[in-house]
Parts: sequence; structure tokens; C-alpha cells
Amino acid sequence: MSRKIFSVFGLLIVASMVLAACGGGTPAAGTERIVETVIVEVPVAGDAAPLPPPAGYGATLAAVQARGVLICGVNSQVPGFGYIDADGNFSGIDVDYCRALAAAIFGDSTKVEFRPVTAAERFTALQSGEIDVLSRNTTWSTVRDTELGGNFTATTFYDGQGMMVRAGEGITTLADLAGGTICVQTGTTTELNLADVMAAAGIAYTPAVFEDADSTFAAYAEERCDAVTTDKSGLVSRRTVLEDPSAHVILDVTMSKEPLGPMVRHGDDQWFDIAQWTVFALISAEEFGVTSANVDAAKANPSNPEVARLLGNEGDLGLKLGLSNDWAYNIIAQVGNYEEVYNRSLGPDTPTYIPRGLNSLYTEGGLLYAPPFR
Ligand SMILES: N[C@@H](CCC(=O)N[C@@H](CS)C(=O)NCC(=O)O)C(=O)O
Repeated sequence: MSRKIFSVFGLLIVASMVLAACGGGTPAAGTERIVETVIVEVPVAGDAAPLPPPAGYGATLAAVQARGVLICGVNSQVPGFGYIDADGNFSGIDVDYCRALAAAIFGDSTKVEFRPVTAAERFTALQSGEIDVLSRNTTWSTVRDTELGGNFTATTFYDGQGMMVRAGEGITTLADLAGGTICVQTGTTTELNLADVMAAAGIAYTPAVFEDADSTFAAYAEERCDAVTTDKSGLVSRRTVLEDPSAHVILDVTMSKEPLGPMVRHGDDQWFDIAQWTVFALISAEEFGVTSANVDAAKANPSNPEVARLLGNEGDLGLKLGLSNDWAYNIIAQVGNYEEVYNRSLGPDTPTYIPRGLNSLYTEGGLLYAPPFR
């Protein structure tokens, strides 16, 4: 590690000049300034000595490695995000994030057990250690980041709350729902935002509250409420499994900000870093045009030094995370980059198509931006 030697003597001269220039007082003529020369070592920013790890650091990775499988808390009722089909297969962008994390840890994206959790039980599942990470269309908020003992790692999908109604009933604004009943799921930001937005707009309504998405949308389908509200992604997703999707419209209104992303427990910064940089690896790979199809060629002949570091040819970035240096290579080779993950579940060829919008790279007018790999 390199260090720079500074002379405090030199610094004192500069300091006295600055003080004088700032009106800090000029010594009277003839006054002697006594300075002592001391040599100190100042670490150069960006090359500081590694800090000793705090308590809890590394415990999660060690437990996951000893178990041989990652346990990921996911949704099972929201196609495109977290969904289980009749054959027991899981799919969705939140599910693929779990596979990416397993690839980073084990070099094997299949070493993951998906544990479905409802909105109401998800934070307890994370706090109690029943799951290693929560990847379930979960909104980053202050209370979840503090009181509920979690840390959000990064936003994987920028969303906002919407409202869906039956077509042909003449409802085009929230005000048209005055006096009506709105179906909503408990344990969600949705329930809280609905109360805030309607109170602020002075619109009276009756909430009909349910435990999970299936019961919420079943009640809506049975016309037990006039509208159903959740994240717009959830509305797009659940509309696809209604009997006649074209009989329902999502209003042109956004009631909140819903940044969705993976969440880990407080207390293990190494695990936080691994979970967070897995998201950044997916985003950076898209930015650099590295895909599951060309990752071997990119590793053999990296287009720039950052790609070389991302793919583990240089820099030992994987070792610094407690993983192997090919951690990101394994993510991309086995799961793909962010665009591949997105298109697999939410792309134009899927029933749950959602245009990228805010979920485009920053270079294309979106909000996806990963810090540098160095
Ligand atoms: N993003 C919101 C809402 C997430 C949410 O739970 N949405 C519902 C409605 S689509 C859902 O996923 N339900 C599925 C379930 O409970 O299994 C939050 O974090 O609170």
C-alpha cells in the first residue's frame, strides 16, 4: 500500500498564510513564529488500510456456504416478478436475482431454494433468519430500512402505485371512485399510500383488505370492490391472469414512488455488499454489452479495463467480496445481464410486458446506474 509523507511544517506555513488571508490576524512585526517539524504518514484516499471487520461480518455467507444452498424469500403470485407455475417452476425478475446471487456465491445458479412469503410475513422471515435475502417486489422505505431491521441493496425495478377498474364503468380518475370500495392487500405500502392519497384528495372510500394477491384479485374479479390498487407492475401482472384482461383498465394515475429491490438483514456488511454488487454486476454487464452469449469472448478479450475487472481477469474484486474472482462472470454466463433478465420476464415477448421506462440504463434516459468496478 502506498502512503504519502507530508511535513506538518509545510502545512503550518500554508495554514498561517491562509489564516492571514482570511483575516485571522497578522503577527506584529518582529514576532517570531515557532513551528515544530513533525513527519506524519497520511494514507492516500482510495488506498486506505483495510478496516478490521465488525461483529457479524461474514456470518451469512459462511452459513449459506455451509448449507450449500441460498434461501431466497420470493413472491409466488405475481407473474413477471415472482411466480410459481403448475409444475412448481419459479420465474420472474426477482426470482432471477436469486439465481444470480446463487451463481455469484456457488458458481451455480441452481443452488437456490425459493421460499414464498406474503407481504405480511416477509420481514419477520428475514429478521428471524428463515430466509437469507428477500427478493419480492418489496418497496424501499425508511421504516423497513430502520425499525424492521433491513437494508435495501439497490433498486432493481422503479415502480409506482396504480389503480385498476373495470372497463366501461366510466371511471377515469381517483375522484370517480368517491364512495366506492377499493380492494387492497394488507402489510403493503399500497395500503398506506391509498389512505394518504385519498385523504389528501378528500375522496371518501371503503377499503376491502386481503392477505395476499390471490384473494385481493379474486374479490375484485367477483366485483366485491369497484377498483383494485397495488404497484403498477402488480396490476399489469395480475391483469394477465384475470379471465378477460381486456375488460380491465389501469388508470393513468401514479399514486406513489415504489422503488423495488432486494433486502438483507442489518448486521452483516459483507452479505450486504455481495447482495448489492450482484445487482450492479447485472446492470454493468448490460451497460458494457456483455451478455450470456458473448461473455466468454468478452472475458478472453475484454473491451476495456472495467470489463476485465468485472469478469475477474484483473483486480481481485471477487476476493474482496469474499467470493471467487469469476463471481460476476458466473452471473452473466448463467443468468444473463439486466436486460436479459428483464426481457425474460417483462419484455415485449411476454404476457407481462412493461416498457423499460425508468428501468432503462442512465445512458438511455433511465435510472439504472451502477458504481464503477474498481
Ligand atoms: N411494493 C409493495 C407491494 C408489494 C406487494 O406485496 N404486492 C402484492 C400485490 S401485487 C403482492 O405481491 N402480493 C402477493 C402475495 O402476497 O403473495 C410493498 O413492498 O409493500
